[in-house]
Amino acid sequence: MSRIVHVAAAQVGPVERESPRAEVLDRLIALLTEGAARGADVVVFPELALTPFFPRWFLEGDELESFYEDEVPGPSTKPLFEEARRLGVGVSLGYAERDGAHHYNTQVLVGKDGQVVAKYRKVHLPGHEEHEPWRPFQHLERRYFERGDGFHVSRAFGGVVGMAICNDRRWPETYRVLSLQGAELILIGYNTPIHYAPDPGQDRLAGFHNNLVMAAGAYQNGCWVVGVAKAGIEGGVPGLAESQIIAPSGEVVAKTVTEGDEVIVAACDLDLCDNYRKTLFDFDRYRLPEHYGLITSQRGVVPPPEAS
Ligand code: ING
Repeated sequence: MSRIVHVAAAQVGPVERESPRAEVLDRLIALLTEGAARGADVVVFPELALTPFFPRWFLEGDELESFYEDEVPGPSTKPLFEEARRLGVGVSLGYAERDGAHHYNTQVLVGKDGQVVAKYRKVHLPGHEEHEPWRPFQHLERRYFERGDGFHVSRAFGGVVGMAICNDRRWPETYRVLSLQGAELILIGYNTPIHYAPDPGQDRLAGFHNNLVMAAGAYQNGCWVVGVAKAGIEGGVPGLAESQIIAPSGEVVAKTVTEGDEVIVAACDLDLCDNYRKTLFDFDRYRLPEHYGLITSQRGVVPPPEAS
């Protein structure tokens, strides 16, 4: 009997600075309802789904603090999680977390019963720490968030589920660390500006790189990968859409075709993971950590020969 999890990726279009929270929740509930109507067991929302991607601005004091949530699920997101429980659907939601004096870029996983299954705090924080006026927009995640404590998996929806957030998906270690723990389904929300100020030459490759890293991660670790965008022009900054659900083969089984609020759904057969995990990528049989010396923190970098 196949272990099939019906997963909905709920892509969210722009959330503006002045978007009232109630309006955002109404949009998320509409996406949740559509996912449930299309048979989803779990609906996955993007990174920082409740707010604009505020690290694009240099903010301080009350306005910065206004973007964080002290408790999710909690009073500010009650309508969303109450509806999810009523519909009997799980939810993965990205939001800015305040934990006392600490701040994290967080994704929470809530089961069909409304109980929190797991909370993941983003590990790979891209961008910069100080205001850099030369940039057309900022990327101040390293100023606004602390790093999380690592990647973990949980039993949920009949399988083993892990989470990652945005820049995490670009690092192969993310998928490997999760798959070494048995992850069969990895849920990833993202906010990805098309323009990359440190090297604008990469802009034209934003969509290619997005698929490249997630498809490779799925295939090389024999797991399902779900990437969900906050998309469209938000705060004047074009954000990559192209949310997609990727099988352990690396094939895209569902992909959004708009840059707004859009739901895609796939029947993820978790037993397909073994087609790769018990053959080509049988870690116990073929993977040789003892021969990967440099996998530790050493950086045995050999510089290129001096230009002659
Ligand atoms: N965003 C981006 C990401 O890794 C980025 C940062 C933008 C990297 C453009 C490369 C190019 O998708 C977040 N939030 O990590």
